[in-house]
Amino acid sequence: MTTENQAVVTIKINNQIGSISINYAPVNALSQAVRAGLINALVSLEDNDEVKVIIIGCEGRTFIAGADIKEFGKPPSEPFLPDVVNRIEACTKPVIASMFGTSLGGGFEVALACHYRVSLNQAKVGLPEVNLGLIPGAGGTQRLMRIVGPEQALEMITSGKHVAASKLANSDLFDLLIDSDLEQHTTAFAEGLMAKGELRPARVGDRTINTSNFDWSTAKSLVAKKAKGKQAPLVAFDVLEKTQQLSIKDGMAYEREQFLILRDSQQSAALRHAFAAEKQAAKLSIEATATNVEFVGIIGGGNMGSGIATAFLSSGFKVQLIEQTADALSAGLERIENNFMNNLKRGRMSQQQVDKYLANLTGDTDYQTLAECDLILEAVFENIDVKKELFNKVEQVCKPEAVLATNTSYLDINDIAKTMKRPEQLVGLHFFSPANIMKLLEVVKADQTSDAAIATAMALGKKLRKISVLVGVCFGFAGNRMYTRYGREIQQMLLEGATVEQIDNALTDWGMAMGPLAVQDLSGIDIGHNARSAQPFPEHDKGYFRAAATMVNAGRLGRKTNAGFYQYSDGKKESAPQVESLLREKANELAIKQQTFTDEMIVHRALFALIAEGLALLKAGIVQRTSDIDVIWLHGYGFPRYKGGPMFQAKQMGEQIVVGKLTELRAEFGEDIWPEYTFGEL
Ligand code: T1G
Repeated sequence: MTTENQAVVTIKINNQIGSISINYAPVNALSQAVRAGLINALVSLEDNDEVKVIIIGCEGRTFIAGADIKEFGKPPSEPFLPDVVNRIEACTKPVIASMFGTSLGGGFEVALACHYRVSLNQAKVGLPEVNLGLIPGAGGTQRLMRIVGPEQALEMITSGKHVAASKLANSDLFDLLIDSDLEQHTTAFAEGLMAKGELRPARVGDRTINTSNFDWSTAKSLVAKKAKGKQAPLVAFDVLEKTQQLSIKDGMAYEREQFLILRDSQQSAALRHAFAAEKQAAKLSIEATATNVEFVGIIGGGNMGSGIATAFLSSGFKVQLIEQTADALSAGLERIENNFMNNLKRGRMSQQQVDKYLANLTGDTDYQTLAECDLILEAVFENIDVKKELFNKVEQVCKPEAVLATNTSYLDINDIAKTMKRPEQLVGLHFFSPANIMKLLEVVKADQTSDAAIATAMALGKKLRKISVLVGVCFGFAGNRMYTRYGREIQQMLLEGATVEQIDNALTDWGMAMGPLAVQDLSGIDIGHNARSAQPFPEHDKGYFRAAATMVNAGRLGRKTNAGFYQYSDGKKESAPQVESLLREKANELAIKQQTFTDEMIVHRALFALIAEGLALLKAGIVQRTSDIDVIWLHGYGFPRYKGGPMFQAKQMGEQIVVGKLTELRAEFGEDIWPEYTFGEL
């Protein structure tokens, strides 16, 4: 064996048991070195007469968590994974997989090729390749279907979910499930085989697939319904259906063929970008130690405050809720309890968990009760003077090392900091509504915010299981600033002649989770309108959100008034012809040039508005890296994950096309709306 392979793969022989151990941090991914090391180790133990049984195990935090994602996009190198797993299955001595942590993708495929599987109950297994726009490419579809049947195989492969081993105890997947001492139990299992003389490998590949009475056509429509624009789940269905009668050799050949097509697809590139971008977003270029936070004070128990409190409680924090009056306090506490009742009703939590979390919730109207809090976060009415006065009161009671946070979604945090005694402790924690559901958290660094406060905020985001992205201060920070630019373009196209339905359908057909105008109606057209009205009107842009202003002036505030860009009766959304005439009238009044829109024109204008504002954020240093913008739009604004994000789209199009299109839009609509941008290193 070469030294490099010895480093990541080692063998040990003891009592006729040959143990192969993989040690390749952080998750023992199947890099070229690991694949080569695994084959070499297996062959050397197979050829060693002293060895009767072989165990494949890992060191560190988990059994193999899949192919090495870092190798994607690079020229593939031998040995290829299908050859590795087939070599394991072909081994003439029994091979046992010793599983813990997360055995995923290629890692689970290695385990499925082993003749026996011993696992901790709390370990997880899965074939999550569809989350990367792929399908299992090393026999996973074939061997899993042979063991658990088409229905469960289809569910696991098309959902990409990680499943606890204990949940699969009734399946034929595991030969032994235990709660601890994995190494001892696996060795004992091997000794058991030797004692019973059961040394003839039981190969999964030799099994036939039991597809009797499985309704493939119903299953197909279910998969198609859940896929929502993603290709990989449909391809996975096709592979399982087409190979159900084939030998494992022919089945794996068809699986590999489809895998390689997907590997080179746009969707897979986008989904792999999204995975890597999320990992990158958590990385900070500062060296600072986070303060330990256990007790959190939350001021304001409205929709945002109660959602934020629910998120903290659900992650094990103690929470003190502060409200101005006793009535407001009990209303806030009630909202939080209702959030937990919802979790209970939807089976997201057990009664025991709900009781445990709610036991950590207290409330008061007296700021003095915040004195022991490690973090104090405000989620009160969006008014700068109210927030300044609030932090003045907080600084009189809080402990010196307490981190202070504001949940404002657009106010100038630097302005608030100017009025504070310890502005270095102030950081923005911009949650997205509903705060206990939405994954995105914008961590806002103000000019005086200390690195320690930033590190504390980012560490909190991880503990809250949020996707945290560090951004700077500007109007609307990163997400809402782009959202405003996106909204401006949408509203302008409405005035230029596109209809409400045409815009929403074009963007949802393209993949957006929801149409921008339906979103406006849901969140309330007046909310954005009032926020914008607090800002100077951009005289150079006569159509600037005039469509929304027209709705508000007509009393059409959205769902809450059963009338907005759409009409609502019994909660059902319907088109509103009167909106069309109101908009045409406004366009006439503003002398807006009319044009006929195609869906492609609408998607392009909307997408390029996002790209343009993204480039402006990069130029202004509001975001650390381009991919952070994509993470914000994937997790905060319903941008389709299989499209990677607006900046990923720009990168795919390339500088020439992007700059060309922006120049075209500048020529048509002017420098003020589409200023010059540098493409730079996206
Ligand atoms: N390859 C390389 N690095 C990986 C990796 C992988 N498969 N998975 C995780 N990492 C890195 C990650 O970037 C991070 O690095 C660190 O590990 C910790 O991850 C043929 C082709 C395993 C459940 O899709 O779901 O096999 O940021 O922060 O929250 O069929 O990572 O510290 O430098 O996420 O505890 C299939 C993807 C591949 C699994 C751990 N496998 N990974 O979660 O920690 S496709 C996957 C995960 C395949 C074959 C096909 C999670 C995790 P860094 P983390 P975590």
